[in-house]
Amino acid sequence: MKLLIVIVQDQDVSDLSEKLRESGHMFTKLASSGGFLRRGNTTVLLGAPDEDVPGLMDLIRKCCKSRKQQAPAYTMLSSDYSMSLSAPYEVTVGGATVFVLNVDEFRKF
Ligand code: 2BA
Repeated sequence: MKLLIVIVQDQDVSDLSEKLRESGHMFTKLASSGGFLRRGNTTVLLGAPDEDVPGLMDLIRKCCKSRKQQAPAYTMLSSDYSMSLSAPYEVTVGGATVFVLNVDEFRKF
């Protein structure tokens, strides 16, 4: 068995949740936020048999789109110790960030 930790953009969560329910998978959604952009995203915890993982990867790939987002400006210190703000710039976020972990034991009480 594997545990998939899937970090998705909030805009993709309802589509992904619907597809996971349709395919009979159980999962848990946690509200999270990205360390870099400091914006909300969603972390999906999903336990599944090993043989389901390739299909789940396809499903996640189809549901989670990449998008451009504005990164926060940061303060720059020049050699003359003057401070200035960086120009705004864009980063590409997603589709999804997926970690696949082996599960030693799975029980429900
Ligand atoms: P954030 O940390 O808010 O990152 C959002 C996007 O900003 C990233 O998209 C990436 O394009 C960019 N980015 C992140 N760190 C950067 C840096 N140090 N310098 C320049 N650009 C940077 P994604 O890679 O698609 O990541 C989307 C979200 O997935 C991340 O949101 C974070 O919540 C999670 N994530 C990504 N990689 C992770 C990792 N190795 N461990 C834990 N969470 C991760």
